Amino acid sequence: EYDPIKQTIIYPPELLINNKNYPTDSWTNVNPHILSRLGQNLHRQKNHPLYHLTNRIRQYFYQQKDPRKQSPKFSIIDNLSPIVTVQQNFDSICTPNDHVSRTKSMNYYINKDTLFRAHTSAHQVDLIRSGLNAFLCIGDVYRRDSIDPTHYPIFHQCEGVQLFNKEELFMENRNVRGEKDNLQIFASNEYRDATKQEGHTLEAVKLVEASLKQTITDLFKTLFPNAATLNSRWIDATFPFTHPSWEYEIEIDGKWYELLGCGIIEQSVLENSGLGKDYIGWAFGLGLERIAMIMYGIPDIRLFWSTDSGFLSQFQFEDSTRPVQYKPVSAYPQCINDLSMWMNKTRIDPLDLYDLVRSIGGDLIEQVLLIDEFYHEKKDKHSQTYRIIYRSMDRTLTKNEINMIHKDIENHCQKQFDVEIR
Ligand code: FA5
Ligand code: MG
Repeated sequence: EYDPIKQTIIYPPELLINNKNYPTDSWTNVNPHILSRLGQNLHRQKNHPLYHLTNRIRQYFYQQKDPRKQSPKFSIIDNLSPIVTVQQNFDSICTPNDHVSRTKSMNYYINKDTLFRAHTSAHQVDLIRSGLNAFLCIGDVYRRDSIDPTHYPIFHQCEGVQLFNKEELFMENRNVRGEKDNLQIFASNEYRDATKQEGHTLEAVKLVEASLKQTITDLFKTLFPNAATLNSRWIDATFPFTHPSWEYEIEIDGKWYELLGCGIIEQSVLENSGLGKDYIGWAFGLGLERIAMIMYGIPDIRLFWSTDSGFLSQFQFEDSTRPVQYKPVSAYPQCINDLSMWMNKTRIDPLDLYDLVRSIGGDLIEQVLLIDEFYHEKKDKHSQTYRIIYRSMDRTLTKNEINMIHKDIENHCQKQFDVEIR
């Protein structure tokens, strides 16, 4: 329900989600489309492409053995609830209070303290606290984002973390007489600069960085048989919970694709986990759909949610290492409708509009583009025009069907945003 005066969705005082009641408040912005997708766990659905991909990532990490125990080094956790606290998603990993990533316009909040996790990094501190020194954490994550063939409000990430104490980090670094050099992770007079955090020695950081980058490039060598012929690069990045930080990109047909973010874990995150004194570590977070789209040649991110047998049947096999190229069942035609409006008061945040369009049009929406925007002095009004591209993944849509959805979108816009449709 929409309140035309407050221009917001009216929520009941409590929302019942997964058998638990959550009070709503002015932060609440989840929608029925998101709620309807809860609990699907695509990464654990047998024979789903994300299941095959996570199997391959598991296999790669299972092979890495703890040298003393000869048991797998990495624990793998893939069943944590996507409903987390603000503390877990932001505070625990040192995200400043005024950081943009916290805003209502970027996340799905249940209320001011609770949200659908925006990344699997939300579990880092809890998992380290529980005693794990090396783990993967796989799950669905939720973000309000643009709408196009590579963005969907729910996608999947795989977090990786490995911690090292002095012994583990410098194990192989013995001097010529077979003695350990007096290498240290921490030194009190060390400062922060582009290459490292304050308190860390450069030799420790360089070893952790090498381990991180080696782990990731080896992973992609096993995932992509043609990895040797692919161009890849490390881009300097920033995250509140790592420093230094990088993004890893690969080039396909002249286009660069960002596959993951990573870095040396901020020491204050480890301090929050109770391990700040003895350990240093790396973390990465990779986007599973991005990788699966490239590996299997899947052209549109909505296909991961398809229940159509034309899609799913192509992934019905036991051996997840089988190389497969997705064959489009057939491309159904696009249908394009524009939506132009005058705003009576405030300018619409495009992210709010995308959310509304996806809520109503669901997976029939392929893309939404803000194609024109201006402010009219005399009228004292903002104008925006969006191009909405409709296309079904499994059938041809009729003009009539699209017109009805489009009309419905217009009506909801008028109610939610106080606009005049032109
Ligand atoms: C993060 O989410 C960080 N938590 C990653 C990280 C973990 C950094 C640990 C350092 C240490 P980012 O927002 O860039 O970063 O997302 C990580 C990856 O998720 C991206 O590289 C991309 O592959 C994927 N991704 C991001 N947004 C979307 C989206 N809307 N749809 C599909 N995939 C996405
Ligand atoms: Mg990124």
